[in-house]
Amino acid sequence: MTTRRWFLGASALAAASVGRSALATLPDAPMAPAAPTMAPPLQPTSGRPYRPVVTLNGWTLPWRMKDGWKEFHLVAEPVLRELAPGMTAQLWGYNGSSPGPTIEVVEGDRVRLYVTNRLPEHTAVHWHGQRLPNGMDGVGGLTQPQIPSGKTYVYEFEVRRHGTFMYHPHADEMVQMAMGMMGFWVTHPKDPRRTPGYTECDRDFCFLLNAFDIEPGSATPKIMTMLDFNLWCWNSRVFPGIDTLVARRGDRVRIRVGNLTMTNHPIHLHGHEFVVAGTDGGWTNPASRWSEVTADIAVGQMRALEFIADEPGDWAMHCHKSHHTMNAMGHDVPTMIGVDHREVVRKIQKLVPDYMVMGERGMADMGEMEMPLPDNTLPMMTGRGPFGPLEMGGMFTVFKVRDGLARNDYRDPGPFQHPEGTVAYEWKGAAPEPARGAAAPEPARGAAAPSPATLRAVKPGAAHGHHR
Ligand SMILES: [Cu+2]
Repeated sequence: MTTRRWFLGASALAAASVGRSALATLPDAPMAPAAPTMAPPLQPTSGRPYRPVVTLNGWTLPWRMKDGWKEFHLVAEPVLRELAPGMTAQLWGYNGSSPGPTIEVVEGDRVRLYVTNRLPEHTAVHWHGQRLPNGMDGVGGLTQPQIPSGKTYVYEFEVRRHGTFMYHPHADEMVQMAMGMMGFWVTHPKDPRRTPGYTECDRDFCFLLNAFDIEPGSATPKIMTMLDFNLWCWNSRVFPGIDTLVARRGDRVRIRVGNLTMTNHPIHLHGHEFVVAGTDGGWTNPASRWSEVTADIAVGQMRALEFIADEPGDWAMHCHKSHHTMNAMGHDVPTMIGVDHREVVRKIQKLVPDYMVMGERGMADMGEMEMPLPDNTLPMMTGRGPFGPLEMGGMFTVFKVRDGLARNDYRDPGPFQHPEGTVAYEWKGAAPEPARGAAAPEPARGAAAPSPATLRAVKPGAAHGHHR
């Protein structure tokens, strides 16, 4: 566990100032599993029963029942998080992970949340979307004193509303959220069969949209970044590090998404249509729903998407902003499609030895090219499928539908075996030039080398560009 946790000097001091006798009365603060992959759903062993959610690359926080209260213990602290194999970030989170563990409760539960601050600065936790007494809302300075480094505060409230929620700091918010402090919260209805708009689902997935700005070759997010983030994550993971979502053919599936980035994300699912069955405010009226294949999720919003997984296959699921499905690097290069720049590159490389040719035929070559990268940096376009490189990064994963999976089987079933004759194939016959009218322009085939002035835009730093 100590290898996964990362202490600052100040937090050692903080730990010492929480007396042992005080700690003895606190509920345990369970720590994140060692692997940053989806933990099995946490079946409730006390309190009202419910069908638990699964958190992509995450886990659910165990609790204890005490005198009719469900007691949880969150520890705000520095953590190490692998964003994808090959890159680990120094973040802040809760109980050993960023995002923190998912909290699952049932409508009507009385919850007591202990929050221990092991950060080097004060914090406070806001329970985003909940109905609760004003003094439990977690806005440092407004509804409570900030929780100083080393102290533990207690939040108590009855969970009045079922639905999809989040938690995050409301203290030095830009910094603490840029460092990865956030978590998911699900409140299950007390009586699922008699809850308007609510349908029991066979698989109930959840994840947060979050973003970091980490310079290639470094590990700590730049905390003053406002919009120019360069790593677009689901639960502090990027493709190919994001878990696949696996469903049995015919399952009713719910995907809950919360957005704690600083921009909107149109989340797009291939092969199926879904409805927005839940918003920040609860379950939508079924008569108000319409089908779609992309749901735009604005900043601070939560959405619950529902559908029947009735098409077997490996279906892409991703943010539809195409620069959000790329990792850091290389976004400020000029468009070079159709430009033969071999001679110019030779000249540039005299000045900038590691300048790389990008985009003469498009950018797809980047998916295969092993460009030299700084340590702890992910390729921009990456991941392999059964047919070759996927050329994706960031907010991308695969939704896999298979026949006959066991009820709680979320393991990646491997690549889809396409039935004979159902894969796009090459035309092997003659392919004459398409006939063009006199007015149609001839397609460009290469062009004269651009003037050196055009290329002066490529500076060494530009290859590590950002995008919003
Ligand atoms: Cu996006």
